[in-house]
Amino acid sequence: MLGFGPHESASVHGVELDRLLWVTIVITGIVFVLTHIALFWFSYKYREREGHSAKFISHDNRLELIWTITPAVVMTLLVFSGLDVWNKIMPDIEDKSELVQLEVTGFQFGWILRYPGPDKEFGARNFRKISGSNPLGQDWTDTKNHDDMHVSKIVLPKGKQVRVKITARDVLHSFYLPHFRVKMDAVPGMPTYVIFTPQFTTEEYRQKLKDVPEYMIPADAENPDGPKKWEAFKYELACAELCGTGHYSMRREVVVVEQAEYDKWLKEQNSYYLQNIKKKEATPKHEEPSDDVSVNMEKMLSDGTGAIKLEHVHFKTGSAQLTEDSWPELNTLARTLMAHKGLKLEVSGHTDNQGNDTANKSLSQKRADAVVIYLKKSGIGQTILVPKGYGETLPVATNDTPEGRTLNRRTEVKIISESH
Ligand SMILES: [Cu+2]
Repeated sequence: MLGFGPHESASVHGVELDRLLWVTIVITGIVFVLTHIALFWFSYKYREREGHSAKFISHDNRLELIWTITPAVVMTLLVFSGLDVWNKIMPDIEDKSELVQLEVTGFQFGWILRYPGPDKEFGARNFRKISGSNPLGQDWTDTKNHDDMHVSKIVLPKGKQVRVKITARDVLHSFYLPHFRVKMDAVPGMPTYVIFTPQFTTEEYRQKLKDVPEYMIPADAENPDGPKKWEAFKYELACAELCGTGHYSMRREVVVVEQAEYDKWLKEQNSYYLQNIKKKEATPKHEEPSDDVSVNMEKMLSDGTGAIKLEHVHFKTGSAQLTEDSWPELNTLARTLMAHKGLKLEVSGHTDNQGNDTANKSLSQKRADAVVIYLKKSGIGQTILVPKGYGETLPVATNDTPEGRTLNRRTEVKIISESH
């Protein structure tokens, strides 16, 4: 079945939806063309000319009936077949245990993705509990929360029904999976949902794109000006609501895999509670530094001094291009910054001592700039960020071992001034 738009539907229901759109376009298209031909033909044929005066009909009951009833019947048929499709897409499901469940929460500017964990139930949330280390406001006294997992991309098994619960934390967003023909508003305070079944794995979909012309292949998001490659195709989640200046940065990857691979991936995901909350409580102070940027950030702000290292921010070798694994930490940092007013922070880049001093200094400056640009795009409220490249001048470990050099290549954030 031909897709509506350049891409075939990656979900089961999308095929039906595409068909409906084609039927509507064909019917309304034919009517559009015929009525316009008639419009011009009639005004030409009955024009005033010698021996012929223009005809004037003020009223005709039969005509009125025909052009009221005909469109009404056609519209009713279209609407009812639409309703029929809608009811098929959104069935009432009593037993949710067979479903793949996922919760997405939109915020300015990103998505927080939550899977319910082995108990297959989401824990309770309360917006009053939202904090830097608890972005969803999960109630930790509800044990259903303890196995819930926060993930960085949506992974789904092929052929399984998926139910996505959709909410928003601030303004209206819209959960949009173009390839799956899924779009639903994310409304603060009013959860919505969609149900769909992926029918092709990412790999299968890539094979389909192999034979289509290059202009129909979406650009590589990391390298939009580069060549378009079917091998690099990724399903994506976008926000379809113009929700603010960082709107475009609400892109997330969606991966569809076979069931076995999905099960394996699911096993590798950690409970947010055990990983970020319980562990922290159990760790006495002044032990291992935490790697949760929001926790470290809050601590630095309450101390009013110090610097924190961004543990998960990395760059492609020799370049100032952030690697994809840096995004979650930077998103968390941006969320934390949004919650504070009047901060002035320095974002510093540091390198090891390999290579030339001037080049290191310029690279570290570019890297600090890249982090600041990313954070600004994600929304940082009124925070002022000053990027600074120190090159190799401030090592924190020896440059004589590879481990030491790894520690020296880092990005840090420190307070310059603070006014509450
Ligand atoms: Cu949005």
